[in-house]
Amino acid sequence: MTLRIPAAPYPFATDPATLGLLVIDMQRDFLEPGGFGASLGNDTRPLRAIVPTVRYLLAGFRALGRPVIHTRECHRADLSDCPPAKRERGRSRLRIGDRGPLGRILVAGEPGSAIVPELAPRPGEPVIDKPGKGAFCRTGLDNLLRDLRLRQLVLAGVTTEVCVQSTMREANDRGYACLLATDATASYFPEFRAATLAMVTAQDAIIGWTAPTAAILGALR
Ligand code: TIU
Repeated sequence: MTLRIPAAPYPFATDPATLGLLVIDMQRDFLEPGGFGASLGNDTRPLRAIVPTVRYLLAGFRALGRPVIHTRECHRADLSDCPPAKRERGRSRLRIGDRGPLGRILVAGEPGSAIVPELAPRPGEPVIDKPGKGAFCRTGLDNLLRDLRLRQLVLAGVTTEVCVQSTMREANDRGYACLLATDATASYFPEFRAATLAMVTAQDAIIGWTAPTAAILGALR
Protein backbone atom coordinates (compact mmCIF):
# COMPACT_ATOMS: atom_id res chain seq x y z
CA MET A 1 0.00 0.00 0.00
CA THR A 2 1.40 3.39 -0.96
CA LEU A 3 0.18 6.58 0.68
CA ARG A 4 1.12 10.10 -0.28
CA ILE A 5 1.86 12.54 2.52
CA PRO A 6 1.57 16.19 1.43
CA ALA A 7 5.12 17.44 1.85
CA ALA A 8 7.80 19.78 0.56
CA PRO A 9 9.21 19.76 -2.06
CA TYR A 10 6.65 17.21 -3.35
CA PRO A 11 4.48 14.47 -1.80
CA PHE A 12 6.28 11.83 0.26
CA ALA A 13 5.25 8.39 -1.02
CA THR A 14 5.24 5.86 1.78
CA ASP A 15 4.41 2.25 2.44
CA PRO A 16 3.42 2.66 6.11
CA ALA A 17 4.63 -0.88 6.83
CA THR A 18 8.20 0.39 6.35
CA LEU A 19 7.79 3.71 8.20
CA GLY A 20 9.01 4.46 11.73
CA LEU A 21 9.33 7.54 13.93
CA LEU A 22 12.74 8.69 15.18
CA VAL A 23 12.61 11.21 18.05
CA ILE A 24 15.96 12.89 18.54
CA ASP A 25 17.34 14.00 21.92
CA MET A 26 14.23 15.44 23.64
CA GLN A 27 16.27 15.50 26.87
CA ARG A 28 16.32 17.75 29.88
CA ASP A 29 19.94 18.64 29.01
CA PHE A 30 18.68 20.49 25.93
CA LEU A 31 15.21 21.59 27.01
CA GLU A 32 15.70 22.83 30.56
CA PRO A 33 17.66 25.62 32.24
CA GLY A 34 20.76 24.18 33.92
CA GLY A 35 21.50 21.62 31.20
CA PHE A 36 24.00 21.37 28.35
CA GLY A 37 22.13 23.71 25.99
CA ALA A 38 21.82 26.39 28.64
CA SER A 39 25.50 25.97 29.58
CA LEU A 40 26.31 27.03 26.02
CA GLY A 41 24.39 30.25 26.56
CA ASN A 42 21.13 29.24 24.88
CA ASP A 43 17.54 30.10 25.76
CA THR A 44 15.82 26.72 26.06
CA ARG A 45 12.26 28.00 25.60
CA PRO A 46 11.99 27.44 21.82
CA LEU A 47 12.81 23.77 22.42
CA ARG A 48 10.27 23.38 25.25
CA ALA A 49 7.63 24.83 22.94
CA ILE A 50 7.50 21.78 20.64
CA VAL A 51 6.87 19.22 23.42
CA PRO A 52 3.07 19.11 22.85
CA THR A 53 3.52 18.62 19.11
CA VAL A 54 6.11 15.88 19.54
CA ARG A 55 3.76 14.25 22.04
CA TYR A 56 0.95 14.37 19.46
CA LEU A 57 3.22 12.85 16.81
CA LEU A 58 4.32 10.11 19.22
CA ALA A 59 0.70 9.35 20.12
CA GLY A 60 -0.16 9.11 16.43
CA PHE A 61 2.58 6.58 15.67
CA ARG A 62 1.76 4.57 18.79
CA ALA A 63 -1.93 4.47 17.84
CA LEU A 64 -1.01 3.28 14.33
CA GLY A 65 1.20 0.57 15.81
CA ARG A 66 4.27 1.85 13.96
CA PRO A 67 7.70 1.68 15.64
CA VAL A 68 8.94 4.61 17.69
CA ILE A 69 12.66 4.99 18.40
CA HIS A 70 14.14 7.56 20.78
CA THR A 71 17.71 8.84 20.94
CA ARG A 72 19.71 10.54 23.68
CA GLU A 73 23.00 12.35 23.28
CA CYS A 74 25.04 11.22 26.28
CA HIS A 75 28.33 9.71 27.29
CA ARG A 76 29.59 6.96 29.55
CA ALA A 77 30.38 8.06 33.10
CA ASP A 78 34.12 7.64 32.43
CA LEU A 79 33.78 9.79 29.26
CA SER A 80 35.67 7.12 27.29
CA ASP A 81 33.28 7.72 24.39
CA CYS A 82 33.67 11.51 24.50
CA PRO A 83 36.52 12.58 22.25
CA PRO A 84 38.73 15.29 23.80
CA ALA A 85 37.93 17.45 20.77
CA LYS A 86 34.27 17.38 21.86
CA ARG A 87 34.85 17.84 25.59
CA GLU A 88 37.32 20.69 25.11
CA ARG A 89 35.11 22.56 22.67
CA GLY A 90 33.82 26.00 23.61
CA ARG A 91 34.46 28.50 26.37
CA SER A 92 31.69 27.73 28.85
CA ARG A 93 32.47 27.17 32.53
CA LEU A 94 30.67 23.82 32.60
CA ARG A 95 31.80 21.13 30.17
CA ILE A 96 30.54 17.67 29.29
CA GLY A 97 30.99 15.48 32.37
CA ASP A 98 31.03 18.41 34.81
CA ARG A 99 28.43 18.54 37.58
CA GLY A 100 25.68 21.08 36.99
CA PRO A 101 22.15 21.70 38.29
CA LEU A 102 20.86 18.64 36.33
CA GLY A 103 23.73 16.37 37.34
CA ARG A 104 26.79 15.63 35.21
CA ILE A 105 26.33 17.24 31.82
CA LEU A 106 25.51 14.84 28.95
CA VAL A 107 26.34 11.77 31.05
CA ALA A 108 24.11 8.68 30.78
CA GLY A 109 21.98 8.05 33.85
CA GLU A 110 22.21 11.63 35.14
CA PRO A 111 18.95 13.60 35.51
CA GLY A 112 19.84 15.86 32.57
CA SER A 113 20.27 12.98 30.15
CA ALA A 114 16.67 11.83 30.66
CA ILE A 115 14.02 12.40 28.05
CA VAL A 116 11.47 14.92 29.35
CA PRO A 117 8.66 13.12 31.20
CA GLU A 118 5.93 14.18 28.73
CA LEU A 119 7.76 12.26 25.99
CA ALA A 120 9.04 9.35 28.07
CA PRO A 121 9.66 6.18 26.07
CA ARG A 122 7.08 3.46 26.60
CA PRO A 123 8.24 -0.02 27.65
CA GLY A 124 9.55 -1.78 24.55
CA GLU A 125 10.39 1.39 22.61
CA PRO A 126 14.09 1.37 21.74
CA VAL A 127 16.27 4.15 23.15
CA ILE A 128 19.59 4.71 21.37
CA ASP A 129 22.30 6.42 23.42
CA LYS A 130 24.66 8.19 21.05
CA PRO A 131 27.99 9.89 21.67
CA GLY A 132 27.80 12.04 18.55
CA LYS A 133 25.45 14.46 16.94
CA GLY A 134 24.39 11.98 14.26
CA ALA A 135 22.51 8.96 15.63
CA PHE A 136 24.33 6.43 13.43
CA CYS A 137 27.84 7.26 14.68
CA ARG A 138 29.03 4.47 17.02
CA THR A 139 25.51 3.12 17.68
CA GLY A 140 23.43 0.11 16.67
CA LEU A 141 20.75 2.25 15.01
CA ASP A 142 21.26 0.97 11.47
CA ASN A 143 20.99 -2.67 12.58
CA LEU A 144 17.93 -1.85 14.69
CA LEU A 145 16.18 -0.21 11.72
CA ARG A 146 16.99 -3.22 9.56
CA ASP A 147 15.70 -5.62 12.21
CA LEU A 148 12.47 -3.61 12.34
CA ARG A 149 12.27 -3.71 8.50
CA LEU A 150 12.13 0.07 8.34
CA ARG A 151 13.12 1.86 5.12
CA GLN A 152 11.55 5.26 5.78
CA LEU A 153 11.75 7.59 8.77
CA VAL A 154 9.77 10.48 10.13
CA LEU A 155 12.19 12.61 12.16
CA ALA A 156 11.42 14.92 15.07
CA GLY A 157 13.37 16.45 17.95
CA VAL A 158 16.20 18.82 18.68
CA THR A 159 18.12 20.64 17.54
CA THR A 160 17.08 20.95 13.93
CA GLU A 161 20.43 21.97 12.49
CA VAL A 162 22.64 19.90 14.79
CA CYS A 163 21.54 16.40 15.84
CA VAL A 164 18.41 16.22 13.69
CA GLN A 165 20.10 17.34 10.49
CA SER A 166 23.21 15.21 11.10
CA THR A 167 21.00 12.16 11.66
CA MET A 168 18.84 12.91 8.62
CA ARG A 169 21.93 13.17 6.42
CA GLU A 170 23.39 9.95 7.84
CA ALA A 171 20.07 8.16 7.31
CA ASN A 172 19.75 9.44 3.77
CA ASP A 173 23.22 8.17 2.90
CA ARG A 174 22.28 4.76 4.30
CA GLY A 175 19.26 4.51 2.00
CA TYR A 176 16.44 5.62 4.28
CA ALA A 177 13.88 8.07 2.90
CA CYS A 178 13.45 10.81 5.50
CA LEU A 179 10.56 13.13 6.29
CA LEU A 180 11.24 15.83 8.88
CA ALA A 181 8.22 17.03 10.89
CA THR A 182 8.46 20.82 10.62
CA ASP A 183 6.55 21.69 13.79
CA ALA A 184 8.06 18.87 15.86
CA THR A 185 11.63 20.11 15.55
CA ALA A 186 13.23 23.18 17.08
CA SER A 187 16.49 25.06 17.35
CA TYR A 188 17.91 27.65 19.74
CA PHE A 189 18.21 29.70 16.54
CA PRO A 190 14.94 30.05 14.57
CA GLU A 191 16.86 31.07 11.47
CA PHE A 192 18.92 27.85 11.57
CA ARG A 193 15.73 25.79 11.84
CA ALA A 194 14.31 27.57 8.80
CA ALA A 195 17.56 27.21 6.88
CA THR A 196 17.69 23.48 7.63
CA LEU A 197 14.14 22.92 6.43
CA ALA A 198 15.02 24.79 3.24
CA MET A 199 18.34 23.06 2.58
CA VAL A 200 17.23 19.47 3.13
CA THR A 201 14.32 19.86 0.70
CA ALA A 202 16.23 21.86 -1.93
CA GLN A 203 17.23 20.27 -5.22
CA ASP A 204 14.08 18.10 -5.22
CA ALA A 205 14.64 16.57 -1.77
CA ILE A 206 18.43 16.21 -1.92
CA ILE A 207 18.37 15.05 1.74
CA GLY A 208 14.63 14.49 2.21
CA TRP A 209 11.18 15.92 2.72
CA THR A 210 9.41 18.12 5.28
CA ALA A 211 5.77 18.24 6.39
CA PRO A 212 3.77 19.43 9.39
CA THR A 213 2.66 16.84 11.94
CA ALA A 214 -1.04 17.17 11.08
CA ALA A 215 -0.32 16.41 7.41
CA ILE A 216 1.77 13.37 8.33
CA LEU A 217 -0.76 11.87 10.73
CA GLY A 218 -3.71 12.88 8.54
CA ALA A 219 -2.35 10.93 5.58
CA LEU A 220 -1.36 7.90 7.66
CA ARG A 221 -4.76 7.64 9.29
N1 TIU B 1 23.87 22.49 20.72
C1 TIU B 1 22.94 22.03 19.90
O1 TIU B 1 22.29 22.80 19.19
N2 TIU B 1 22.69 20.70 19.83
C2 TIU B 1 23.41 19.69 20.40
O2 TIU B 1 24.47 19.87 20.98
N3 TIU B 1 22.87 18.42 20.34
C3 TIU B 1 21.66 18.13 19.70
O3 TIU B 1 21.24 18.81 18.77
N4 TIU B 1 20.94 17.11 20.18
